[in-house]
Amino acid sequence: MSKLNHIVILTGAGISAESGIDTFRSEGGLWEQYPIEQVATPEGFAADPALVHNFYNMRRAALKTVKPNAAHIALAKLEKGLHARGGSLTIITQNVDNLHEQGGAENVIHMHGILTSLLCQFCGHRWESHEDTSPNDSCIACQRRSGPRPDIVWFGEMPYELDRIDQVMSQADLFVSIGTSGAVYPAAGLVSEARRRGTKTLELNLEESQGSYLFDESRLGKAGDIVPKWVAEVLAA
Ligand code: BV8
Repeated sequence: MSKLNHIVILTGAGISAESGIDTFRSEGGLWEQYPIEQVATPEGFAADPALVHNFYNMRRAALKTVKPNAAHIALAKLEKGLHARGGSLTIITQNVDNLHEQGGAENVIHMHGILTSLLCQFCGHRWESHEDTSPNDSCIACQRRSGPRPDIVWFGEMPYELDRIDQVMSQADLFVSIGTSGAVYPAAGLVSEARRRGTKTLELNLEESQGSYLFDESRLGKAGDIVPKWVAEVLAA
């Protein structure tokens, strides 16, 4: 493998699966337990805010009981190793957990938001919060009651930091997709953008994804096994 220095990695729920966080589309996954329309759309939130607050309260609470796994830790090691040789790593995650940060990664873009942040639907103020929320809460900035909502990008909403994502993609030597089914756009379209730019592409996933055919190379296996192996290869090159 030629020396790679600027790597962009897209991660999905599969990288957190071995930490005990449910993925979305596998057997018994989150979207089987909860209808997407009710818990992950603005319309669902407007129709039943208490249900949606509770859906995210349950997932935020679960965060306090899980730990980063070998894949998260390997990516943090990769970030430091690339930095040491004048390179860079950007992790673009679709995940709303904070396991990349808990594993030591610093340059992380949460394009679908994060469980530990709240957003006021009236004044747009954002703040860190780890506690349960309800429709009776008030915004800490504008004091408006029922202002706070999960700082999560729901279906039909604009993902965060698309300009910054475009910028890092334009500099990448290698684009790697880890633990995602390639079902959700614009995240699933990033591999096509990489190909258009002539960037090398690699997929590390438990099984074939919807976009596997678009990758130069696809390695199948559990992230906890294949990600540390791949990181060791890159750092040894
Ligand atoms: C947008 C937050 C405009 C919620 C999420 C009609 C109306 C409006 C929009 C659309 C529409 N039709 C299509 C769209 C676009 C829509 C979309 O893509 N829909 C799909 C379903 C067709 N997208 C949007 O609405 C986006 N916004 O389009 O705005 C726009 C247009 C152009 C440019 C910019 C903006 C907003 C999408 C964000 C929605 N919010 N999450 C929450 O988390 O509560 S999406 C949700 O799916 C999660 O974020 C999740 O990350 C994401 C993708 O799922 P995955 O992470 O891939 O998880 P999944 O379970 O699917 O797969 C897990 C994978 O891991 C599997 O492959 C499995 O094999 C693997 N795996 C399992 N275990 C392991 C493993 N791999 C390795 N090791 C293991 N151990």
